[in-house]
Amino acid sequence: MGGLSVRWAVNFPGRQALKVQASEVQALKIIEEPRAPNPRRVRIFLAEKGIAMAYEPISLLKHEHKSAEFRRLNPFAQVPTLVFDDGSTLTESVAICRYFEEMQPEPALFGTGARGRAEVEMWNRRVELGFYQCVAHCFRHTHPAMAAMEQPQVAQWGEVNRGKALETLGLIDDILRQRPFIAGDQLSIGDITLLVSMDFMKPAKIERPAGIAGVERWYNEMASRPSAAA
Ligand SMILES: N[C@@H](CCC(=O)N[C@@H](CS)C(=O)NCC(=O)O)C(=O)O
Repeated sequence: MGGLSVRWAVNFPGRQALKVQASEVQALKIIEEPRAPNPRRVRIFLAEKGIAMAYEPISLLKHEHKSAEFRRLNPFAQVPTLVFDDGSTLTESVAICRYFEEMQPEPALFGTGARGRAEVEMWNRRVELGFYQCVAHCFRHTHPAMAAMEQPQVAQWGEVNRGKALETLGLIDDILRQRPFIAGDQLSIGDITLLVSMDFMKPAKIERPAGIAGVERWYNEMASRPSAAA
């Protein structure tokens, strides 16, 4: 696997290492592919929290995630994979973000209060399942670079998902015309999932439609946050 890097020390000078109880097993590093959307989700989340983390890049295109060494850490062969200092691992972007939310609750990115947390859960799921997944299917089933990784690659399924992604984007636009962030007045993991999905439209070759003023206003604000560079 590739070498370690701690990029945030340069990009985010105020960033602090996470303080943990002496009894806690510490998060050691995140193995990731710098260009892939799910790892970026976690990087943006940590940037918003101001948490420093070490990153170890691997190449998906070179199929490094399929190696026996990496599968021992994550049998599902996916990134991001969080590795603790006792060698145990945690995977799934949202689970990783949740772990850091518990470790450092402020700023709250999973909502506050019973209703607020449920709203964030609802919106993050809607964005992830109804939008991100469709963009991802479109990319994986239509892009030539994905032919080896996505087997079978079914172009028609990719095209179906292009339409579904745009349908959901219309619903999201209605919401973002009414309020600053996807789940209400505060930034949440739902916005991070949405930003990553919007940027994923480019490699998926899904053209952003005209007439989505709510999404465009929100996108410009999100893209200008320092965390977007993560
Ligand atoms: N549900 C997982 C998805 C992880 C995932 O699909 N990661 C992609 C990169 S964005 C990956 O590792 N793909 C490798 C493959 O499909 O072989 C999460 O949220 O972390």
